[in-house]
Amino acid sequence: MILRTSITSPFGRKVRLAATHLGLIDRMRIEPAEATNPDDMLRKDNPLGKMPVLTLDDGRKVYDSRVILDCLDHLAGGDKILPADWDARLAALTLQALADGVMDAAILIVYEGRHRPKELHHKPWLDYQLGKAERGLAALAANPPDTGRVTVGTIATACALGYIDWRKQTDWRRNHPSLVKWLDAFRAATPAFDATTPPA
Ligand SMILES: N[C@@H](CCC(=O)N[C@@H](CS)C(=O)NCC(=O)O)C(=O)O
Repeated sequence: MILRTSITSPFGRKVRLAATHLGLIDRMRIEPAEATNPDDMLRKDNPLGKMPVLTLDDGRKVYDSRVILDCLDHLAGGDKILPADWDARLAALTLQALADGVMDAAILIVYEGRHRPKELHHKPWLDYQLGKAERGLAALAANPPDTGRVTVGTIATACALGYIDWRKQTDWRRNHPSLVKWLDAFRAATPAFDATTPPA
């Protein structure tokens, strides 16, 4: 299989972390992707031009990260990171949606700086996105996920925290000690987290 993603993409990290955790990473070749390059394969694989995209052995293109994680769970035998039990599945998927939403908002803050000239930066828009990220983090901190089982939800949560650690959109470590404790416990229980840290 081919995983097309930049090594710094937090959504790509979800996939690398899940694949490492499930013992599937050796079946994947990781190829870099450049979203802003119109000639990059990424736009051929995914018309939306977003990474990650996984090309299966039979040539099917799978995106986005949520669908890829579902696919990896299936390839690993099922009921691994995506619980079969309905209540646990709903909780894991909702947690994933929350953490992905925090990442989306955090990424849009970075994109404002990257893609728009400084004189056009719009503070109310940045604050609007920051509000989403901060409310999401507060919700996670108020009810930290169970670290007893690695799921699509805990994988996404760890990747969101790792991404904000790197880009520093907000100081979640100072604001949410319960999340610091949570991430420490997740890292200790899940070596795939440190194994997928993007290079500094
Ligand atoms: N919902 C998507 C989000 C993917 C996403 O936003 N990826 C970013 C990189 S981390 C991207 O490709 N950005 C380029 C763009 O939005 O054009 C997923 O879960 O895969």
